[in-house]
Amino acid sequence: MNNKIISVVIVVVLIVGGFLLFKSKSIAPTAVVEEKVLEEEVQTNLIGVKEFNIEAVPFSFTPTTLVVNKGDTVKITVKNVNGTHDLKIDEFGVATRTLKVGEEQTITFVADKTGSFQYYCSIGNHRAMGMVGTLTVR
Ligand SMILES: [Cu+2]
Repeated sequence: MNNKIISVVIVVVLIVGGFLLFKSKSIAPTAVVEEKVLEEEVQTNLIGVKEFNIEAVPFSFTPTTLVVNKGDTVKITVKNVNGTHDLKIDEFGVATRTLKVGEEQTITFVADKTGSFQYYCSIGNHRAMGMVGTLTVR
């Protein structure tokens, strides 16, 4: 009698387990497809305003890479967390003023040409110390 009950329990566990396994496998590919569609929409349809926050410390920016589409209006807010810094992008003729600790400034420009452009801190030797990043316009 006990063996019968145990057998039934095992069968039920196997069926439920198999169903859950099948369910999780069938959900996963759909989620990936949706994610890809979303990514493509972001890449192709949302040309507009792209906003970024960059933190500055000695001697680095975070993040070090920004990606936008040609034609985007780019708004970069530079927050100086530690030290004295600025941020410049020569090719677009934009720069913050010299920022003291705790100060921040937003620069805005239109990314009207494609390519990879360096943003850097022009204070002292900070650029040479690696205080740079890359803006990619595609
Ligand atoms: Cu600096």
